[in-house]
Amino acid sequence: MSRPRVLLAGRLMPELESALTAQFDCHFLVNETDPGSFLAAHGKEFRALVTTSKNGADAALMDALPNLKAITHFGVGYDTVDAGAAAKRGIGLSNTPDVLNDCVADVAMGLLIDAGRGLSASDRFVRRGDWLKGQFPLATRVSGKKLGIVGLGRIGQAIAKRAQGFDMDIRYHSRKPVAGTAFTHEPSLVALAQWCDFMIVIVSGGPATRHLISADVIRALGPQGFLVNVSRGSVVDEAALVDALVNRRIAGAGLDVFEDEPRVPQALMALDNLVLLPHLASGTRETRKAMGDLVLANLHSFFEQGRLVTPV
Ligand code: NAP
Ligand code: 8YV
Repeated sequence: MSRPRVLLAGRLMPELESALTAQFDCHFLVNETDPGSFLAAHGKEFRALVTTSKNGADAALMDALPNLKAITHFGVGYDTVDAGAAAKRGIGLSNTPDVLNDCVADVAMGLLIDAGRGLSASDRFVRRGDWLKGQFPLATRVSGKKLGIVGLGRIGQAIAKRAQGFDMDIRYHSRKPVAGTAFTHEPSLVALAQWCDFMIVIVSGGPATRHLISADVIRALGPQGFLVNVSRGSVVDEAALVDALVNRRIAGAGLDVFEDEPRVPQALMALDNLVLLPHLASGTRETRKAMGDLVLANLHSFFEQGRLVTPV
């Protein structure tokens, strides 16, 4: 029997590409010099598309794939896929939830501790030879402090579990209170920012959360407050954040995601009161393998049983 045709929107990690090309008849759209002509000639051959947050899938791409019935997204946050357009066309969409909760939560706590205690900044201090000239400035205590979590979903709850180990006092913001949690729900994001010492942002991306962390929220965090963003760059008003960091109107930040990745505002490069990561929160061999396995499981289930394993 011939292997099903699968369109890959962009490059994936080599192990996943090998598995996909061994198990399916794969075509890389990204290798086409003229993707429009390729899709006009071959678009109807594909019933499944694999994509990532970098490549996404818009309505125009779906229109060019008239027999598309499944989009399998490598990553839990599918904000660059037009989910509404997919639903309208009867295209199923899957993501990779849960398998990355621990690793993303680990990095969120790592950023919080690094920003508060100045670990990366003090590493630079030692490497520059500045320790020979004097002491590194005192930092901010983490244990026992107040933590505001924006988005107490799958990953937010994994972060809360870790923060409890640091005896942190935890409150959270989301549109609806989470059933069965002991943590206090704070309906006002500004009030949460005023209350907490550290704020971790882990909501979904997309138009509904664009600039949720506004200039007002950043102002409310105040000169002693730290912001950690492991959600999507679009969730934070980056211009307001840069302004607050440059002018020390917040104490510091830990950022894994940016509005225009991989471009990071030049004004942030020279600052020592923040930690900059290249969108790596889920980036361990173990977790990325589990995410890839879930993409494969979704494709097999779609082609063999007509349903996705982890539909959104
Ligand atoms: P999830 O379980 O769906 O949780 C999302 C949370 O966001 C929920 O608590 C939800 O609560 C809240 N939320 C959604 N829209 C909101 C709004 N407009 N205002 C306030 N709160 C809102 O998702 P998850 O699996 O934890 O993942 C969260 C996100 O993390 C992903 O979508 C992705 O963008 C990001 N992520 C980043 C990395 C990375 O590498 N940095 C890795 C994995 C995931 P309500 O619906 O009640 O509002
Ligand atoms: C990945 C992510 O880095 O799952 C997500 O939403 O942002 C990360 O796990 C990304 O999706 C890889 O494409």
